[in-house]
Amino acid sequence: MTRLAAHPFPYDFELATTALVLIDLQRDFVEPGGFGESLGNDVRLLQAILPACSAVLDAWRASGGTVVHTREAHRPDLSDCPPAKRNRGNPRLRIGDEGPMGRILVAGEPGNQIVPELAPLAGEIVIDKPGKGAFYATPLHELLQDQGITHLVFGGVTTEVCVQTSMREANDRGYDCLLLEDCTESYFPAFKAATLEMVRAQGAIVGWTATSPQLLHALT
Ligand code: C5J
Repeated sequence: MTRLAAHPFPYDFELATTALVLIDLQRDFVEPGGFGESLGNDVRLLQAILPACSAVLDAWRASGGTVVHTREAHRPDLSDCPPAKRNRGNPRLRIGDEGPMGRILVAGEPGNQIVPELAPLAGEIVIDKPGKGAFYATPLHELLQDQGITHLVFGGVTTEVCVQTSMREANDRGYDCLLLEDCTESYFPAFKAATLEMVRAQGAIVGWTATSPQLLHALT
């Protein structure tokens, strides 16, 4: 059993039954010309977490832990993209439109790939998800159950949208979830801060939070 200094109280986990889940660290959200920027956001805020994410991913891989990567991705025919999602707001480019990195949020396009420094390795789980949550319309729960996973350590973007939604879905499915504070980011710093508070409030009602140095220390 590994004990991690965390909020609101220590987080205990076994490496063999814990997966690192990196949410949507794809070019569409992190690089100029993708979905994030098309919605009017400053993507540089998100780029700042990539070194911390890399350090955690390297350490987790070295420890032999299970790794899950997700991408927000739609089929090329957009049959899994409800019109309500595509038509929402007033973006410069909509889901499925041709952008500087290929079609926005479409599976297989250059912009839909995980950023190179965090690229999945053979054997790691990669989930293409049409929703904000990683469990909606994906085989993630079954894959984790098959491997006996009971605990999930989360990083990724954006904190209050796909990360928080996935954590809440996981919590309802019985996983003990930890969010790495410096491995997640929002286009809106106040939303990130509020999400961290929401997650760990009321005795970890959604889960725990800790920093990546705390996790790296626990893994050594
Ligand atoms: C958003 C995500 N923000 N990955 N997606 O639309 O958080």
